[in-house]
Amino acid sequence: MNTTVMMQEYRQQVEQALRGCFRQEPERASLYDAMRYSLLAGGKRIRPVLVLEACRVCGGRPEDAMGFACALEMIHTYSLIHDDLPCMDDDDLRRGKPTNHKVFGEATAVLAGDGLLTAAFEVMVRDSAALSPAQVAEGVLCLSRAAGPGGMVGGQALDLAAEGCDLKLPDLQEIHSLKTGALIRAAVELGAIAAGASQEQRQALDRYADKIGLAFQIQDDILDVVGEDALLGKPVGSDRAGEKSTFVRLKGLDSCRELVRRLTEQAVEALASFEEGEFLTRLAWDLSGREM
Ligand code: GRG
Repeated sequence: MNTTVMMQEYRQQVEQALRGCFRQEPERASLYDAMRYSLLAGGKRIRPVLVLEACRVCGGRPEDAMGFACALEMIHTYSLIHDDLPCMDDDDLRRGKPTNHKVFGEATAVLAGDGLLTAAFEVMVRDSAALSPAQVAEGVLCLSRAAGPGGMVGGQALDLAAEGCDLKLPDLQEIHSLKTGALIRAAVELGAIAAGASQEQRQALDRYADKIGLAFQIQDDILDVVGEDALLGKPVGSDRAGEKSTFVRLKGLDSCRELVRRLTEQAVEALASFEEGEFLTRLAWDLSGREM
């Protein structure tokens, strides 16, 4: 199947599964409305697609990994809701729509994030009937580590502490390896766990995800300088407004573009041992040239 069609199909399957994650709870309607508002706001769904495809290239059935994929996207969405709050980045727009707290108020936005974070683990266990208890437990361990203080939340804490500081490149890389990279690495690891992948397959996917995760963040910094508001779904220049250290500030635009290209090449090289690495190859190059 052609990679564009595969991407469309994966995205449709993810959208459908995410829509089915919660039942309507009339007595807590506004909380569920707030959770659904952000979860179904039309993100690129890169992380869940990575889960499903990593599972497939390791010989598993993508549908068996759907509970893992939805859980990861729920955690990603919670992080965006909280990141947009006035006490964090204080953003008004996300995915081209008013941010969660602008629509539902701050207190409900905090709870919507908390609700998505905790429900993610419920969905992960509830919707993984095709996997063994050991696989589910390993998935929970993987995702909780990646999302928690040793992963994404830790990266966000370092990022906040670094505001106003002139960071050096290794420090910036460390922050983003946690803040952005941890969930991207978890995506392929979760797919590998669902497939019962070998150590070699896991290591190759981890290297791939490490490279695309860094390239993804550098491209994010590039887009913050040269992107278009309409495509990004948020104003460009928000890093400058917050006086943040970014890869573009430290290395300049041209070096960053070159770095994204080199990292993408390295990501693709990491896939050499997979017979069916075409989709992941195409995804890496698409992400390196993304405009949103
Ligand atoms: C508040 C606990 C907490 C964590 C926040 C990941 C994160 C940590 C904040 C997001 C800030 C940000 C814009 C980081 C840059 C990279 C990134 C994660 C971009 C958003 O991911 P996409 O492009 O978003 O996959 P979509 O909307 O497509 O899902």
